[in-house]
Amino acid sequence: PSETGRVLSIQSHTVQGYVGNKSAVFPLQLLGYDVDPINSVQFSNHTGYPTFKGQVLNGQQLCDLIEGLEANDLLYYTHLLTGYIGSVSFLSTVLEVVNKLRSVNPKLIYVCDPVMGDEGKLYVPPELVSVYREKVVPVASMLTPNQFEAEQLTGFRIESEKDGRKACNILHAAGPSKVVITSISIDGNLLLIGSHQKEKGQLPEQFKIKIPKIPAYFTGTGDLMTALLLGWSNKYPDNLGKAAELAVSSLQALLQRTLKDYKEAGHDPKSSSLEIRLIQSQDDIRNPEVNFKAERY
Ligand code: ATP
Ligand code: PLP
Ligand code: PXL
Repeated sequence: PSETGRVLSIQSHTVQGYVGNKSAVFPLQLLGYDVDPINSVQFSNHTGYPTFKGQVLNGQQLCDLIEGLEANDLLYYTHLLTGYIGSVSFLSTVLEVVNKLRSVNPKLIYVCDPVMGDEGKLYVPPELVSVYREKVVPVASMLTPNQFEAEQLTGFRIESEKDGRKACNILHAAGPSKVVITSISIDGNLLLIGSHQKEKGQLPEQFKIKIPKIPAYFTGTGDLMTALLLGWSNKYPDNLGKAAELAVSSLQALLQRTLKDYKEAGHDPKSSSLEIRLIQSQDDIRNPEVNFKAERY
């Protein structure tokens, strides 16, 4: 399928390594999209290293960029993509951007990764949680939380597949027609749960994909996953299961390559967070071999 689009991607930039826009822009371009990145921060490297240096864009500076585009009639986008956002003022400005883009293109698809934390810990200011829950979720078209983020947004613990599906239902009722919980941890393995509510009030179509957990810690995979889900779900708008199969298959091939490269270089993959081998995996992004199947509920 050749369906493409024009994506405004507001995410982090790191000089070295692949998180945020560095892990989202290239794959979307490979899938045929025009991508216009706004760098919400520019850091030397991701924040998991012992130190980092750099600059943070504030809400006013984001407004300036949008006004510059608007003044030249350049605000037509098919998709808005956002990931890690570090402050309430920046997130509030993103909400204004959503409104503005929708006034130019009422069909704008807003794909939101509500990055707040993982494994029981928040890594954003706690005030962001209620802004996501009350203001951002209602305007998102597709939401890609992890287990912890889905719990923060719905207010209940997810301990089973059934809980995961229920969380999706609650999130649909709040706004987005597509929800993908990118991983819930069950019995030491990972489960992706996807849900597409095709009409308001209807029961959503739901599926799961089982993903064996690799004993290593990667950075930037969440950002890559959301970008791939945007790319493929736009090509298969009525088949979120298929889109997720393609996204998971690309990502897992990339993770295996990353692991292999680190091992060959004599590194212990469990000793530190691994930088993903994004460029080396371009064939797996363009033409993934589907090795992970969606199981319909
Ligand atoms: P975010 O915080 O951006 O919302 P996230 O916490 O879901 O994202 P990750 O935990 O990095 O992001 O997971 C994204 C995807 O990456 C998962 O769906 C899974 O396919 C894959 N993944 C990440 N780590 C591993 C791992 N150790 N083993 C297998 N798959 C992994
Ligand atoms: N750790 C820290 C400190 C972060 O700021 C972020 C930001 O998104 C992450 C982890 C998340 O990484 P991922 O998107 O790969 O889950
Ligand atoms: O993927 C998440 C991410 C985004 N932005 C910055 C990060 C990280 C993960 O460490 O450091 C700046």
